[in-house]
Amino acid sequence: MATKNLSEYDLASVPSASGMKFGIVVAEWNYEITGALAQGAVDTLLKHGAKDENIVLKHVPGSFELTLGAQYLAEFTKVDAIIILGCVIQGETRHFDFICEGVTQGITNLNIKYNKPFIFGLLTTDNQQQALDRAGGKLGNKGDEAAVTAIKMLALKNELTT
Ligand code: RBF
Repeated sequence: MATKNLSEYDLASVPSASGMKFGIVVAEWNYEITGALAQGAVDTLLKHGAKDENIVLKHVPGSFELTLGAQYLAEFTKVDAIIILGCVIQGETRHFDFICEGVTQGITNLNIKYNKPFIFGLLTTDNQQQALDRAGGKLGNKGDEAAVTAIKMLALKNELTT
């Protein structure tokens, strides 16, 4: 099966993001990749009508810190949804597994605890090339996909609560 291009989607299926407030938390590890994810996410939010002043972008040292960084954004700012961006590349030790499991479980818990969308934008790859391919390379940009997901989840929440 061909791998999906992360930046290709039906433009008409994305609701307007105007009036929505977004937090973005980005890991500094593998910044060549995570910086590109963040740029993709910001560009996509703006493209769909989000206002620059309604996007709060913060950095944390590594992917393991993403969960707490996201919780800080939920607790201490007025954002409606939080996009979580990191990149964990398989190394020689089992750190990969521990970090991926920790972040996945952490983000799952945040979604439930805050009843807000916390979007999983963590690349988990075997090598750097696979990550580059998904950070603005030949398979698009996971940051774009994460931004579209955040908009759609907020639109769903708005639809059901207004
Ligand atoms: N953080 C990442 O975001 N991506 C990685 O690929 C990554 N690999 C790591 C490998 C090792 C051996 C260690 C010790 C840490 C790694 N980290 C990575 C950093 C981790 O997410 C966290 O910032 C630190 O463990 C401090 O809590």
